[in-house]
Amino acid sequence: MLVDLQGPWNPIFGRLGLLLEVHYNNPVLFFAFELSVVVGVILLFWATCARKWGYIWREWLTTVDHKKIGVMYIVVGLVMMFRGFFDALMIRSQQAIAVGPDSPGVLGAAHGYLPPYHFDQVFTAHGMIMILVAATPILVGMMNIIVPLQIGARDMAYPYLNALGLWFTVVSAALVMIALFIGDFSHAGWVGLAPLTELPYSPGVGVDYWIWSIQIGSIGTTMGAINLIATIIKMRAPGMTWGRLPVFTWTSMASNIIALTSFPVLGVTLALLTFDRYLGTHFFTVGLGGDLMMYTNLFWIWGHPEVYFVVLPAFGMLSEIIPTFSEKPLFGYITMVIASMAIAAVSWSVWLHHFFTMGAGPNVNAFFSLATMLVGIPTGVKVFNWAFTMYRSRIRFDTPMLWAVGSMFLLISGGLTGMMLAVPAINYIVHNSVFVIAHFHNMFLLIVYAAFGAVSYWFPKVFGFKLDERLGKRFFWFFTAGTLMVFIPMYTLGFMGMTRRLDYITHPAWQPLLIAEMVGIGLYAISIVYFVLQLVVSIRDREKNAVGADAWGTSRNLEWATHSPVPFYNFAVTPIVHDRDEWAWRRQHGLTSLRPDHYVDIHMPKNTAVPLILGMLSLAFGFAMVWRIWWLAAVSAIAMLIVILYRSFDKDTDYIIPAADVERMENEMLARGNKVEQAGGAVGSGAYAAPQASAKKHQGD
Ligand code: HEM
Ligand SMILES: [Cu+2]
Repeated sequence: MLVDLQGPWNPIFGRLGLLLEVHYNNPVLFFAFELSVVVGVILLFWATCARKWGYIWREWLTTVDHKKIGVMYIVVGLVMMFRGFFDALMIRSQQAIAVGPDSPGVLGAAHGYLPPYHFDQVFTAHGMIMILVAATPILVGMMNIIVPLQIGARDMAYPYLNALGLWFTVVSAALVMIALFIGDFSHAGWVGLAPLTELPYSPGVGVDYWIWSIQIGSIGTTMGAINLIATIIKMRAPGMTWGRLPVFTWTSMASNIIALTSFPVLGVTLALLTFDRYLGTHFFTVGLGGDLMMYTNLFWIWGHPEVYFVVLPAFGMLSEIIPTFSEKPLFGYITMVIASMAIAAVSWSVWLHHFFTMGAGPNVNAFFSLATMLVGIPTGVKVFNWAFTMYRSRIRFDTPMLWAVGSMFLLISGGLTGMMLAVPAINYIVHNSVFVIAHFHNMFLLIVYAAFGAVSYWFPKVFGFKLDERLGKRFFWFFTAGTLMVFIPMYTLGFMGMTRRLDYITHPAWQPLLIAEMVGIGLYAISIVYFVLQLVVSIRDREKNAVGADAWGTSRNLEWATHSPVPFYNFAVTPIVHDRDEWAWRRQHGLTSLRPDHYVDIHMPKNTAVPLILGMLSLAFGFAMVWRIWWLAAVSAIAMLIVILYRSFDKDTDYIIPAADVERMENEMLARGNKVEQAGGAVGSGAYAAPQASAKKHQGD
């Protein structure tokens, strides 16, 4: 052992002796534990009774199908978003009740019900979960499902790597969840404030959970980025030139270039911190020449591009949804593409705006202030393009469109408050206040809106039936009411001087606004109920809500040129692309038949359990490192190496579907599609979108 640890350690159990110090009588923990156990047992029971294990193993756990991997990413993201929401609920309720010196305290807290140390863990977990294991997986999942379909590919460039990325993300989420019950989590904010994260100031295992969870997850994200970039470059169907690439695919490209260039910085930063905590180096402590500002710089060199990593795919989603429901091509395709790349480029050079107030000097602050404001230009271009797309169009407010328009409003308001923050003089006043929190939630919510819009937009493509519109709209309106009720008071409180991360509110004047925020959280909770109801009802009515290939009737891109649900081989024959809005072009030219003139053999990757096994081994490794159980870490690391070596000698990783089989499967799907179309389900409310009308407006290539 190179560092002096406080507390127990032994060669077999590592630091697990620390568990004796955790307070398990806390009802909050108890509730979370019960909820997880009950849900877990119900799921296991259902899977066993319904004899689903074989199916789950074959169809999901060992799959390399990009669509299923994408669905699993999104499910993990949504579940973790629910967890993160619970944390938010706790933060808001604590702040609403812990006001003034006379407010009572329970469960060991002086005020409210969360003692400071627990409160700090809650907001750290909330932030880290929402960004890294909720928003990121949902967006990556969406890119996974849609990008190969939009470019006419059979799968990703590296299907096996894709599955590996998924399982690393799952491990990241699993480690955070394990931290909830076994030991504790970091209390240093999602940014891992140095030197608070150093061993002397955080002697427990909380920071280690935070480190390993992010480290493993970010390896997964980096692999995913390599995969998506390679896919977009190499797997495009004939005719899919760069100038015809759908905008969602373009933004995915921009976003993954950011990921590939910034996540390694995070990895290195965390590795240096790991060395400090495990080996006793001093990278980020002032003693022995280290520098804690170095941590802050490195963190934000990843952290700022990361926010664009998540926002760019959201822009791409809006660029798909808005034209579909405006029944018009996207305005300004070229500028949209340039704007995406420009945002990616500028995002690199603005990290210092996260610490204007740390004494950087006027020249440096001025430079970064200007650089930050530059981001507003391409972002503005995008907003105008969407607005011009809607201008004089036939807008239909189906749920995806509602979310998209809501998202645009959030982008405008959040962008403007970002501009305010980018002025150092203003930043000195509101830095570290809840105004900043309101700003970035404004931004993240625009992503959430776009993602919910995208989920309802592409759901019929993936599952073959639409989500219930009526409940979807209620979900949207309650969610929006919640957004307004929480974040308008939060901006106001920021101006009133409320700093972030308070577990106790000294100022009774703030209480009414804090209670308003609490009401907002209640509205969010109601919206979640509608979301779940929407899923249940839609699955129940799936026959009635079934759709044909083009679920909305006015969709524009290649992903709508195959069956819904998409067969595992995506396209019966590789499509040839003629136009920027290929499906719209085909609709105009009456080429919407999905029956090719002949079928050919299809080359597909085989399922494999290796990514799952590697994932589980990395979970064991992460857990062992957190608790410093060296033997287990060594065993799981060596096992991983062996599995990787074994897999690299495996030559039997693909297979051929004979043309005759393709034809048989296609005929079944065509029959189903015809049935749906005759029942009138094929083209929903967009059936009146006469091809001539879009022909007139069509801008061509
Ligand atoms: C027009 C674009 C934007 C501008 C001008 C902008 C500006 C800023 C500035 C100057 C800060 C530092 C505030 C302070 O700490 O005092 C900040 C913080 C932040 N912004 Fe933005 N921002 C923009 C877009 C975004 C986007 C797209 C996201 C996320 C998707 C985002 C998320 C955040 C987060 C998470 C923080 C706070 C991090 C922390 O300290 O914990 N921003 N923004
Ligand atoms: Cu930033």
